[in-house]
Amino acid sequence: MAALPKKRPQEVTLILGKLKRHFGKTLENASMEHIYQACALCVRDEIMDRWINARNKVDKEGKKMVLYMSAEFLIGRALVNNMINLEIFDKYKAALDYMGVDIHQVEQEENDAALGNGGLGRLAACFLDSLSTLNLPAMGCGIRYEHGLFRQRILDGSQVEMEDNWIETGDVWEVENPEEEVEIHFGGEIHEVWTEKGLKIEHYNYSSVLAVPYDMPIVGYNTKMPAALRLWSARAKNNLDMTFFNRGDYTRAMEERELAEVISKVLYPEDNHEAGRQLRLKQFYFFTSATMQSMVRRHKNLYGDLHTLPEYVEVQINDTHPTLAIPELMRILMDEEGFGWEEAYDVVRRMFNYTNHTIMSEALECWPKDMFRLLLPRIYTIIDTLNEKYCARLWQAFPGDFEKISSLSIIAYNEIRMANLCVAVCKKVNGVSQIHGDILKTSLFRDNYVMDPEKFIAITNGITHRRWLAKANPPLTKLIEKHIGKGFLTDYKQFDKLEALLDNPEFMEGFIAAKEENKRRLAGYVMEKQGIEINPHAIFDVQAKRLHEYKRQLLKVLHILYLYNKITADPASFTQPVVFFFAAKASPGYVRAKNIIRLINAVADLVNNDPKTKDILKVVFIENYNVSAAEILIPATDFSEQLSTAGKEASGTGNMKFMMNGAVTIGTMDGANVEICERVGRENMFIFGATVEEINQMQRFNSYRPGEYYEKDAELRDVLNKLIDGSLPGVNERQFADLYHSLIFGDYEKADQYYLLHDFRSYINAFNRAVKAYQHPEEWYRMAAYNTARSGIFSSDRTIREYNDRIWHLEPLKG
Ligand code: 26W
Repeated sequence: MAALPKKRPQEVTLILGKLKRHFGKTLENASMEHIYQACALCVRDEIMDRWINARNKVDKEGKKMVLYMSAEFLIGRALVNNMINLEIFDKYKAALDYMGVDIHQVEQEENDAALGNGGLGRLAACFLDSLSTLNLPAMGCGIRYEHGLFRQRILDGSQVEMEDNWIETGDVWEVENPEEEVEIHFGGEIHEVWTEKGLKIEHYNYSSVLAVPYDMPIVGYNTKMPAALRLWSARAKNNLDMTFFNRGDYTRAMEERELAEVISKVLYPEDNHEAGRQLRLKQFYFFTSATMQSMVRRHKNLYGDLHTLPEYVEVQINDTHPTLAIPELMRILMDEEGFGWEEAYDVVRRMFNYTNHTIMSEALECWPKDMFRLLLPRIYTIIDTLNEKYCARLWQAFPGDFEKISSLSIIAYNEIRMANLCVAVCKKVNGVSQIHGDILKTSLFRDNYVMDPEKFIAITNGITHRRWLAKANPPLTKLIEKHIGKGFLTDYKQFDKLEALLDNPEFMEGFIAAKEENKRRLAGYVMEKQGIEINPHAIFDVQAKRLHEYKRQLLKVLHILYLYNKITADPASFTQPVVFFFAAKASPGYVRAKNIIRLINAVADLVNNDPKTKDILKVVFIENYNVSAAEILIPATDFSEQLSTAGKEASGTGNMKFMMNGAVTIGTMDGANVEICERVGRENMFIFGATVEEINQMQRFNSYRPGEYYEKDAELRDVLNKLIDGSLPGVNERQFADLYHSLIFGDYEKADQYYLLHDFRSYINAFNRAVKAYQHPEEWYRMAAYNTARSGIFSSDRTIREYNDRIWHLEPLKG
């Protein structure tokens, strides 16, 4: 055992004090969870003063702020991240060492706050970190789901979903604010009443739900201005309905409460697919109404006059989920504050901005008109009027073009289209990478772009390098700090300084050592969690992201089967050990995605157990991919697999995390891969596959014939046949017939919608080039380190600066 530090660190006293006062424990009888709670309480104390001061300052100085509205915030764990950002990690580590406690064990006691599905929610979390680090006044606004994204287990090769209970350990970070609760109204009828002041809308017979805010501090690096994440929780107005209770109808007496509280019970686990369910609409109205009411209340308290709202608040809508904030603010201003339509609209149109995150048609949010009207009658009439006025404008722009006008209108074919509402009203509409911004202009919002060209912009996503480098990759961070200092943590441009170090042998040795250490850490994790042994000297090839057909995990599987066939036929044909990691959750209702998980595990069974391949190929499916697993997986990666069909991945942010951690990308020219390529050059990346233009061509001329690839390419045929010929262990022969058919048969438009067979050869080629490069360590690590050196621009600090310069125009809070 290492010698104990002589002097007892001050933090020991703090932690022991918390243990005693909060849990009545001493170190001897405290559990690891108690110690986690005690540390979290100490860290929380360090945050609170700054937080309160900063908020008071914003109010006193009358600073403009941004409300970042999002149905999802994928925060992950907070303890160690907060310690790093407060620059107290080393002290706490020393204190825990002194107490004989491993800080990493303490860390693991915390559940991930997984209040999001994937990219969109994680982006929101990175943005809050950057907003706070840049000292820009900001509040994230969302829903306090009691249960976040399900936990995933793999049983007999299949995904099984289990309940997530993040609040058990997450609630140390929250502050409940019951005095700020607001009331939300659903259903009922509306009547127009003439009063001496004119027409007034009255709402009757609605049912009420209370929204209670829980605020969580988001601590940026060395921040003066911690951001707040305000999450709304639903509560019944009356705990028990006494009229029913007194009649002895106890079930009925409880009903109202249950109906109310179900609203914030659980996060919908669908990513990039919208099913139009009523409860989801309730969730969205619930948090948008609560946010708008509390914004209006605060503004009235601080400034009195609601006409000045746009001078003090910018609202950013994270995809369309928070769109109802727009008609809700109209409602409040008109029905509660006595504004006229034009007066209210003039406030609203100057406040809202919309970020689009997907062009997948099945993800575009449309609500059945009748369901909507029943649940939100007043909001419906407001949207109806917005639509009428918008259509009048469209008529001016496209006179007589009924088809165009109906495609752009907010309400059509008995549906309400949220993206169209956003585009109609918002000040700015942005895509999340350059290529995605272009696609919005040329396809999804083509006609709107013609009408309002200045409205449409592209701001490439980013990731917070505090979590994704400083927190996730301690050895590389230490190395960087040693050579260029700590400045890069708040100034992403300093990443550029690393370029000069590629010729510095000491730096390069350190870089390699860091990668190796991270690979050993991942190997340990896989052993501990899943009992699988892996070779830390193999190439670590990783595809980690939600499971979706367009992301093409299936292409990777076909490739592994291809290698399997090759090696079993001729062991000399491929001798480089590779571990293929997959990490992915599938939406519980997405049958084909779940079957792809089943397939990955069947292929793992096959190649991991065949004596001819088991020392060369290993397939590992990492269970329960979440932020914490990503923090282990990404720093250990050599090959970053970014295989989406060109034109489908709006940006991707995983691609940036891998790059920053010194992985080299194998990818299509899609989303932010295009910009990664611009940064590192084609010689430091492995590009493959059809381009957006090529895919558009094939679609326009209906010329893609996947069956022809099957017929002409014997090796590809052998791979595909493996899906159905009984070679895969542990499954029925029919298990993957659907996947097989989906690639080869069906209408020309339907077969292989994502162009896997088209890109198959090109992918193999790219992979082989990458393996070759890997086999020259000096060049390889130079390439990997160059990727890190060029990744600064993908810091979300750069992204947030751009949002601020081009949309929000906030001033940072000064010390
Ligand atoms: C249930 C409906 C639904 C629809 C869309 C849920 C979630 C969505 C999101 C918009 C999907 C999403 O997360 N999109 C991803 O956003 C990331 C952040 O901008 C991008 O990097 C990803 O490319 C994009 O797929």
